[in-house]
Amino acid sequence: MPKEIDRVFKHAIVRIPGRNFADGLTTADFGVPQYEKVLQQHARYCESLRACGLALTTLPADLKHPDSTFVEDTAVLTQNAAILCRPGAPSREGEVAAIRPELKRFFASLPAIEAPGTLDGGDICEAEDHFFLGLSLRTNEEGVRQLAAHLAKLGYTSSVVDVRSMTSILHLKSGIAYLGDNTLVVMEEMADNPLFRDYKLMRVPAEESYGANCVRVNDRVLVAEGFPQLTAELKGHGFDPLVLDMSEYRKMDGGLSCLSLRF
Ligand code: CIR
Repeated sequence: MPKEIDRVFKHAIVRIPGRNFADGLTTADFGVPQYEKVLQQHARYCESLRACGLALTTLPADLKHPDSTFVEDTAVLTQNAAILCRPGAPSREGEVAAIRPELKRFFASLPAIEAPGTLDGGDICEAEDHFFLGLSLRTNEEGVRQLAAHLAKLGYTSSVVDVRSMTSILHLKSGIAYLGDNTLVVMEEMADNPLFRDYKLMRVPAEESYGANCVRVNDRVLVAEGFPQLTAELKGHGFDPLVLDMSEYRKMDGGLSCLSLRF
């Protein structure tokens, strides 16, 4: 029985990875991504979003920005507004201007994070009317302050989760996902945060922590391949996992949520 959906997604924006994808930023030690596989995994990801009922806007590769396939980092989307980010890595700054016209087609209001604020979309986890804002090595206090103010104007509450000392993750959403039904998937290292105490928690053991970056898309939950405990637990809680090979994206510190902007 599929779990009730709190937000139905109809569209997603994705960007084809460029042939210089491997020149992007990474701290991972899993080797160099193979471009053929990068494209295959991206194609399968896009097919899966379509299978979940989404219409895709597919942007061409942007060779000026090797990390630009990770479109999630460029904007925070709410029901009625898109807030433009200001990525913390200088090599990624230009990605926002490149995506702005696409968002403009769908959202009338496009407020933006301004300097000296920095903010990557991967640090922002929406849980219905509340947003968790990750303070990370990419997203600074000023970025979080500006986003909280934008969200408050739009009628959302927010709270800050400091992940700066968690060296195993790049962004907050590398370690948590909100699945609807008051349920949070959370990596063990973060699970005791008092901010999460009113949620049903699915704790992800350390050896499966990459899997915590899963994504609820309508009736399905996209989850990375190779995390059997998490996949079984999702099924046990009544979710319907759609398992995808993410090996090449993991090599560049990327995960499932980063590859699309969903709305
Ligand atoms: C970066 O370091 O910025 C990219 N190689 C990976 C970004 C992943 N994005 C995300 O988790 N939202």
